[in-house]
Amino acid sequence: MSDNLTYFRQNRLPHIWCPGCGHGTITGALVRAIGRLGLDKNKVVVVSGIGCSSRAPGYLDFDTLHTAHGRALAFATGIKLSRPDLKVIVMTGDGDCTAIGGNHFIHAARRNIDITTIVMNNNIYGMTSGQYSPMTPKGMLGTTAPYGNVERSFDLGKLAIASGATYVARATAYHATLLSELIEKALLNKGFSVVEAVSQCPTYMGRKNKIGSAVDMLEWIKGRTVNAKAAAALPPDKVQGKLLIGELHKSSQPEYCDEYFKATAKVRRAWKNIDGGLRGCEQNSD
Ligand SMILES: Cc1ncc(C[n+]2csc(CCOP(=O)(O)OP(=O)(O)O)c2C)c(N)n1
Ligand code: SF4
Ligand SMILES: [Mg+2]
Repeated sequence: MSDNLTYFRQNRLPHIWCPGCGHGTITGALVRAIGRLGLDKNKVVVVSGIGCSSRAPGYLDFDTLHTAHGRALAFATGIKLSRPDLKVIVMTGDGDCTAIGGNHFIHAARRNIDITTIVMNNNIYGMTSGQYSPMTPKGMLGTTAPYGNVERSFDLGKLAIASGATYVARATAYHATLLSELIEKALLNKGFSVVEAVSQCPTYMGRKNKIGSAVDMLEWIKGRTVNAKAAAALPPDKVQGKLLIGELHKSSQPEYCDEYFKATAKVRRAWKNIDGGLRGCEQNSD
């Protein structure tokens, strides 16, 4: 771990997250995954939007961008297209990614651009005081759902798979070791990778829904999960309504930057031929 400290901007610590917030655990899981892979820190870029979760890159000693709410993937796409040699990682919240940034998310997945996206899902807008998000389970309370959320929430894993992501996994702040292993695998996938990292917000989600302390929230999160591999052998009533954790999807598809550069190379070749031809015509007419 001591080596991993070099990945932190230590002069920015201590962090500003509330005591018991899960976002630090998720940030730690990412750093350990990067440490095991031995990535060159000058070749890693971490991009975030806005939210408590999106504060994470501020503590990390890579090239980092703290952008506009919901737009992390748009910025990350620009970076990856201009510097495909860099490892581009997006850290985003459930609100940032699935509400205001929802369109960027599905299209980044559809393109299969080589970006690793970690969705720090605390099922609520933490930074702005607990409004419900598209990831708030039906029936739960938020400051904008005082009688209980009436909307169905997204299954982020299914959304990512249906949109075209080539690596999709889920773990939680309770399952921090598994989370770090899944992030490591996501970083190795050449394509759009999504790791949903379920996190606890004791300050708003926990308090509003009377779940209790941060430890109680972790127990609550644990109780909502079933291992994806074990789920296949379990009776449906044991899996119904649970969050599957582990690897959810892996596939191999052409990566967006590769395809884009192949296409632009074709145009360049064609243009060279036309340009060469035109020059030939000019010379002939002399
Ligand atoms: C364009 C715009 N709209 C709204 C906001 C206000 N805002 C800031 S953070 C946030 C929600 C963050 O929720 P989430 O992404 O789940 O992160 P968390 O704080 O829960 O980690 C909102 C609505 C903003 N900053 N910019
Ligand atoms: S408000 Fe919630 S998400 Fe934000 S730092 Fe506090 S516990 Fe974490
Ligand atoms: Mg949130």
